Amino acid sequence: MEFVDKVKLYVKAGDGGDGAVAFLREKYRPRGGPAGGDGGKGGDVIFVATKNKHTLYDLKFQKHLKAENGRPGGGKKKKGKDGADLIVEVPVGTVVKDAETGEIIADLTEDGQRAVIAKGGKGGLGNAHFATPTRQAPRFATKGKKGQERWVILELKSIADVGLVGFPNAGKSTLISRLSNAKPEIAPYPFTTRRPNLGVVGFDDFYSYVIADIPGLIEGASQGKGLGHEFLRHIERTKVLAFVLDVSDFAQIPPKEAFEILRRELENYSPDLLKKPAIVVLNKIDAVSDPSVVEELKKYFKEKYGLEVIAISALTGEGLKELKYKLRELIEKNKKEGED
Ligand SMILES: Nc1nc2c(ncn2[C@@H]2O[C@H](COP(=O)(O)OP(=O)(O)OP(=O)(O)O)[C@@H](O)[C@H]2O)c(=O)[nH]1
Ligand SMILES: [Mg+2]
Repeated sequence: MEFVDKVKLYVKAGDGGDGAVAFLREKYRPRGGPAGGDGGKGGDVIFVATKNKHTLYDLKFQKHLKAENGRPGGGKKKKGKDGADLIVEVPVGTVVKDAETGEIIADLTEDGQRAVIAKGGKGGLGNAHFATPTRQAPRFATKGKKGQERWVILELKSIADVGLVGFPNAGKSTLISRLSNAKPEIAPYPFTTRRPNLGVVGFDDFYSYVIADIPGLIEGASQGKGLGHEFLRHIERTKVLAFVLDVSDFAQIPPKEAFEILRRELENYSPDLLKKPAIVVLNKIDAVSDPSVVEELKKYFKEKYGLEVIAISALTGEGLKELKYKLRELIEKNKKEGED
């Protein structure tokens, strides 16, 4: 399944129904009083966050979302029926912006949270409303108000429990394909991944977490280079970061330097990113000719940054089980601390 994290949509709430002009016609009262009913209210367009959805994919195909119009009022003061609301389910973590002004309309961070994105028009008033002692037979009613309409942009931000952060070609896609049900493209050249892939990591006790393979980060990303801001926007709300470093003999950038650049880019974008719980993943250990190199790196990252370090080979599978459980532990620990 393709992971869509940004869509533009047109939303239109229902128009209010018109008020009616009508008079009572009774057998012995040829000139009965005004009896035009009010129009019904137009339906709202409402977004509801659900944890059962992880992408904006299906919304890509429904560019126009319209709620029902209110019905006009009738005779005998009969009120028109209200238009039905249009309820649209979006993943938790969806931010809704006005496409023109960029103003944030809603930030749906909780399961079940609702927001009215376009407000239905009020129904018009029937002529029954306008009768006064001096104007007993008003021949007018008001029109229903138009429903609100606008273009909105939906961005999915909170995409995962774990975000894989690394340079292009570090092996992030290979890793997610081994740990989860995701089937990303993998290739021996940089910038293979253009959009984040999400994968669910499952356990025997039915526990699961969501992991995101994010396009490779490069130096200058915080200034918008490469997939720059696109990339950083995604990790903003992941709970845990896993820095994936290529430690093989063929690595294009030495791992220590790679890590420094990654950290700097995150910090330039938003210093808070470095406060997230993190783990260092030394990947491609199957392609290291001198094992002491891996040992030295482990020690280095542990001592210098106080981070947990795990050496793996996404290719052979070595260390993957340990990593899978370590990430679970980190997510859970963080959840508990967040609650205190
Ligand atoms: N030897 C070895 N090669 C690996 C390992 N993990 C990944 N690779 C190879 O490294 C190359 C890049 O892997 P990807 O998983 O596509 O890398 P990526 O980090 O997703 O790269 P981008 O999508 O470009 O950012 C591929 O040729 C993989 O087969 C590993 O543990 N050992
Ligand atoms: Mg990739």
